[in-house]
Amino acid sequence: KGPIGLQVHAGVHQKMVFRNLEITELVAAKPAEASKPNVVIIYGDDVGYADLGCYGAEKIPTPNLDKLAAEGVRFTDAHCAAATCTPSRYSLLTGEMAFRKEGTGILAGNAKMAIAPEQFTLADTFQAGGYHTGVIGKWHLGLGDGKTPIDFNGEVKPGPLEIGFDYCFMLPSTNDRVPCVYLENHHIVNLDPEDPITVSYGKRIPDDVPGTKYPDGRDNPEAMTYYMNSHGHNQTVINGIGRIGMMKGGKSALWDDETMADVLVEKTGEFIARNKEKPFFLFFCSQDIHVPRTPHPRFRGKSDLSYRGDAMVQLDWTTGAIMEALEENGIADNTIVIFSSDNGPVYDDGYQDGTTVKTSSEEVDRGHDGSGPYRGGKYQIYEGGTRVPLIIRWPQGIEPGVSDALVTQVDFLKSFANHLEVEVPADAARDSRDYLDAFLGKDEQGAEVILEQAKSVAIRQGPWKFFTGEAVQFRPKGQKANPKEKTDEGQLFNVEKDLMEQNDLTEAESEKAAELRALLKKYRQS
Ligand code: NG6
Ligand code: CA
Repeated sequence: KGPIGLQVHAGVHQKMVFRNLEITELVAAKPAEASKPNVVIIYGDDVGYADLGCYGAEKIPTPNLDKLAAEGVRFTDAHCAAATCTPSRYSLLTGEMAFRKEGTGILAGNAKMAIAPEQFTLADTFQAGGYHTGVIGKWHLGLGDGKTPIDFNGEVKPGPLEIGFDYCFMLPSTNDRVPCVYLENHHIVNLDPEDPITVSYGKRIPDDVPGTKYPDGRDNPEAMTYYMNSHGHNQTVINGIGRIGMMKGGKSALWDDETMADVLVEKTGEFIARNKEKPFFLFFCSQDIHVPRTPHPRFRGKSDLSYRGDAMVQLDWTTGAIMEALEENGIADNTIVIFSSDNGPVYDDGYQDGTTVKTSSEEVDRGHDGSGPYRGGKYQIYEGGTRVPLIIRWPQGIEPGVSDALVTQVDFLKSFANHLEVEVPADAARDSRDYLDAFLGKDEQGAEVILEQAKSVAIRQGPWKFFTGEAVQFRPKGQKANPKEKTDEGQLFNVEKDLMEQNDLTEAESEKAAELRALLKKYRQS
C-alpha cells in the first residue's frame, strides 16, 4: 500500500487505471512534506568524473556545482549504468540493465522508444507516490511504437508522457542528430503546418519542394561554418553544424544551439513555479557537454580549455539557475537535488571544436583529463566510462560530506520506491535495489556489487573489477586498438590500488577472478 492508499503492483492494467486517477488533483493542494521532498535530477551529458572543480578540475571553474557538493554528499565511487547515453538513461529510468533488452543501444533520431509503455519506470514510481513528474532536455530514448513511423508533424507518441511523465519539453534525440527541433508533450514546438518535417536515417530525402531542404555536408562541406566535423556528422547542416541524419522542412521550429541552455532553464523555471505547491520529480537532462558543444557566446573563453570546457561552465551556470529557481519558490531546502552524468568524458566525438586530443587510449585536453585519475572514458569499460560525478543535496535530510560508497544510478528506482512506499511490479526494475541510505550519505558501504556496461559488461565488488571481451566500443579515427583491450579469458583489476587498470590480476588472484567470473555470469543470465 502506498502512503495515499494506492497500489501499483499489478502491472499494466492497474498502472493505466492508476494514471487515469488524475493524481495531480489528489495532491494539488498539499505542499511537499518532509517525507515527500521534491526530487530534481540534473543530468549532464558526457560529463566526466573530473570535469568539476570539486572533483579536481583545475581548468574549468564550476562554482555552482562546487557549492552543491559543499552543501550535499559528494560521491567518489558512483556509477552510471553504461558508458553511452541510451543504455545509461534506459537503466536509470527502468531499473534494469540495458544489456537485457534489445533496441537500447545508441539510438537514431527516428528510432522507436526503447522503453515500452507497459514498463514500470522511475517516473511511474514518483507518480505513484503522488508526485507531478516532468522531463526537460535531451531524451535519446526513442519515440513511437516502431509499427508506424514517428509523425513529427502530428502527435508524437508514445513518448515520455506514456511512461510516467506528466510533462515533457525536450530534444527528441540528441543535439547532434536530426530533427533539430523541440518537442513539448506530444507536439513539435513552433511548427508551421505549411512546412512539414521529414526525417530520414539512411536514405537521402528527395529535394522536391524548393527551399525546404538544408544543405548536406557531404555535398556542401563549406556549409559547415560553425566548425567542421571530424568523423560522421556531415549530413544535414543546420545552424552551420553538420548533423547525423537527414531532415527537411520545419524551418520555423528549428532550435538555436547557442540558446539551448537558456531555453531549457526557462522551461524548468516555469515547471518549478507551476508545481511548487505539490511534490514534483524533474528529470532535467542537459545537452551539455555533448557534441556539438555550442556554449552561448557569454560563456566563450570562460574556461582555460575550448568549447568543451566552456560548455561545462554553461552547465555549471544551468545548475546555479535551477538552484535559484528552487530558492525563489521557497522549496530549495526540501528538494533533493541530484547532479550526475550519463557516461564518462570524450574529447573528439565528431567535430573539430578545438578540443585537443592525444591519440592514445588515455586522452587529455590541454592537460585536462576529464576522467581524473581513472582510465578511459565514454564508450569504455574502464572506470572512466561509468565512474561519474554524483552529488546529492538535501538540507532537510542530508549531512554534507564525501562518501566512498559504491553506488549506481540503476538503484535510484527501488531506493525512491521504498522511500515513498510505492510497490514496484514484481517483474519490473530487476536490477534495482534499495540503497537510499547510501544515497543519503548514511551508509558508507553502498552496494556489494554493481554492473557496468560498455560493449561488454563488468562487475565491481569492493575494489575488484572483472570483465571479459572488448573493453572499447568505439575509437576515434587514428586511435589503434591495444591487443590487451580485448580478452576472452577476462581481466581482473584492483581499482583502489591500480586506478589506471594496468595490472591484470587474473593469474595472481585467480580465486577472486573465478568468483567474479561466475558471479558476472549469474547476473548476465538472470
Ligand atoms: C556516436 C556518434 C557520437 C555521439 C554518440 C552518442 C559518430 C561517428 N559518433 O555514434 O558523436 O553522438 O554516438 O553519444 O557519429 S551519446 O552520449 O548520446 O551516447
Ligand atoms: Ca552521453
